[in-house]
Amino acid sequence: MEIKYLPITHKQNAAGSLFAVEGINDIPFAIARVYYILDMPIAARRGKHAHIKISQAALCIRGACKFLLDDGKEKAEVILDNPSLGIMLEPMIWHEMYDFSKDCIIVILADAHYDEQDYIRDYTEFLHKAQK
Ligand code: T46
Repeated sequence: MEIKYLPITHKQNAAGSLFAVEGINDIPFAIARVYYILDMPIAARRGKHAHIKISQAALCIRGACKFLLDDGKEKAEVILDNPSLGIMLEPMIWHEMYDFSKDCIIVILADAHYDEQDYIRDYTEFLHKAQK
């Protein structure tokens, strides 16, 4: 399956690093929500769902983690370990996050506000809907 990578503008100077993400220009949607995930135990596994309509962009701005992406036909594993390169989490992609480094910080940009009704949290239900 095709992974959509998102190159992020990075400006570095002697005073540090700045990364900028613009909705529409750098990611293919207007940003309605930002959330970040941190302090994950190394053995934790998060995600384990797909979204019905919501599109998201995932960035690992510190440390490293793995994403499993599954469209119902194919699975791919992506290592995110660079704040300059994110990935798209498109609708109807089952995703799981795991193998978190101790310092891992994930930032997610979403095109809609939080809506629990947009989640498919049952893998059998996901496969049924994805294969329609
Ligand atoms: C996703 C992956 C990448 C809120 O109240 N507001 C929010 O905007 C979000 C994202 C979550 N929540 C609540 C819902 C749960 O009670 O925060 C709690 C933890 O959420 P969840 O267990 O879904 O977290 P993850 O890390 O498994 O999944 C999250 C996002 O929920 C999800 O949309 O795609 O990150």
